[in-house]
Amino acid sequence: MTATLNSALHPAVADFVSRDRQLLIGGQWVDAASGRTFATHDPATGEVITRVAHGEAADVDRAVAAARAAYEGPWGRMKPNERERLIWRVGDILSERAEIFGQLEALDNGKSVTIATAVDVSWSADVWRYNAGLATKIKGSSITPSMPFAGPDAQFHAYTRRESLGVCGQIVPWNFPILMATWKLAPALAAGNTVVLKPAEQTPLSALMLGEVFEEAGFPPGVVNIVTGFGDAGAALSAHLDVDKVAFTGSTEVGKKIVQAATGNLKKVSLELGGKSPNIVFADADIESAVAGSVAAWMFNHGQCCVAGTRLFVQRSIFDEFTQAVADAASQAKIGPGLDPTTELGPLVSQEQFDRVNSYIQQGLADGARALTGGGRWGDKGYFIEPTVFVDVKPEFSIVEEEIFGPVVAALPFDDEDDVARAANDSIYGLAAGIWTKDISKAHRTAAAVKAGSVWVNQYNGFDTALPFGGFKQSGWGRELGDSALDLYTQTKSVNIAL
Ligand code: TXE
Repeated sequence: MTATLNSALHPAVADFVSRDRQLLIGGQWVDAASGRTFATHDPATGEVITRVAHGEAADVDRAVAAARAAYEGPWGRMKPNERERLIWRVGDILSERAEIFGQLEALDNGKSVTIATAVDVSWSADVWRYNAGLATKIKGSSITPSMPFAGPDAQFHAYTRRESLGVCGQIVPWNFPILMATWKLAPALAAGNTVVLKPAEQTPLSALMLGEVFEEAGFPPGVVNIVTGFGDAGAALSAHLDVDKVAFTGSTEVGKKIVQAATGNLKKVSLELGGKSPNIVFADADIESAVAGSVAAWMFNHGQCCVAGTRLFVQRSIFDEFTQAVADAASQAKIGPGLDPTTELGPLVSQEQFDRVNSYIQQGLADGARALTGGGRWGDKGYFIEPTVFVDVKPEFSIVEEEIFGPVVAALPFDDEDDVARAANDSIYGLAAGIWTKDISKAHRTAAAVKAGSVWVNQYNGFDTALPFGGFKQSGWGRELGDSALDLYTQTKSVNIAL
């Protein structure tokens, strides 16, 4: 860590990154069994921030054993209202330390510290508190069975119980590190499970700082274990025979591997995967807000969003004017390091992602697409990409079909509702969609026609803690957020009593 950067950091962040960070297993901070570590980098400069323990299969084994012991022990016996209190406390600590967590997240991920604090950390606090409330609202139902074969006089009373699953493996990506960890941890704990969390190798730090909060909040040791490492650690967790459920957010490619790895003990699987979401602008939309919203749709978090609205469908009569306005607005975004609070567009997370996004842009240009703005690298250090708006694209171009995960959008004209619904649904993905129109009937018809787990009308990124989120088609299995998340972390038992 450079002296200049260090001097700009909050003392708590500077202190946190001044030492190598360890794994959290059974309430203890420990080195990896191999003793190995790996570096995590500042995406704005490529410099090393600090080193973290390089967890592997042996560490996953230790963490799963600790999670099992906690599940069979104190956590399993804890009452729902006690879980509620502890989970709520995590939310409060995050709120109290939003500035610290936000800065650490911006440093490790590259996103704007302003966004990291106001969105990633503050929303995480909200998700912890929402799920705290759910801990005491897990309900079964009471049923009067008919049991016709038992004879006319036999009587029964039956009920269902929603029970926890046991030990959950949770594998999260780098685009919203603390938020993705929160979406998974909070409902799993609310439902009474224990967890082994594997953060992404690019951004392990905020999860490790969150790990310190659990002890402080009063969680028994082993309820949350954190193993930092690479894909092999995630694979070991997915295949582990003593893990009852694996939850994953990441690429569709790895999601398929997780499904295969889970077959050993048929553990439950939930997946939140890639997207190539359509953002549909009808000519009758409020153009000013549609332009601003359509820029945010693919530029928020530097395009590193599974829901990014990267296929911009614009009705033909306004296509040229609208796409030019989007390009003009995008080109005015202030680009810079995440730690600068005025930054709007930070660097991509890693050299690998930078290379990947750059190669998509080059492929788009080679295919014959025209960049209204952008089309290359910004600056000469760090992983910055210019916001790029492509027109003159064909549906079969890779920039139209594949998830790019950078600030790049492909714009396509359409003629009418049927035409755009067909084109929007021409994708292996089905995560989200945006619709811009002043015609309420058209909005509802189009919302019903698009195959996507979330549809946002006259806005984009319309997330809420209470709204279920997840994908159609190859964008995933299951719904996180809201009380739907409890479905991912509980199982139903029927109890039938002969009276
Ligand atoms: O993802 P990976 P990567 C998409 C996006 C991006 C692409 C590649 O298009 O460009 O994926 O990013 C762990 N078993 N998304 O390579 O590999 C890994 O260590 C178990 C969309 O970073 O899917 C990390 O913790 N786990 C996305 C996590 O999986 C494995 C967010 C995600 O990494 C594993 C991120 C394995 N075999 C990328 N291999 C979204 N849906 O938001 C890797 N991992």
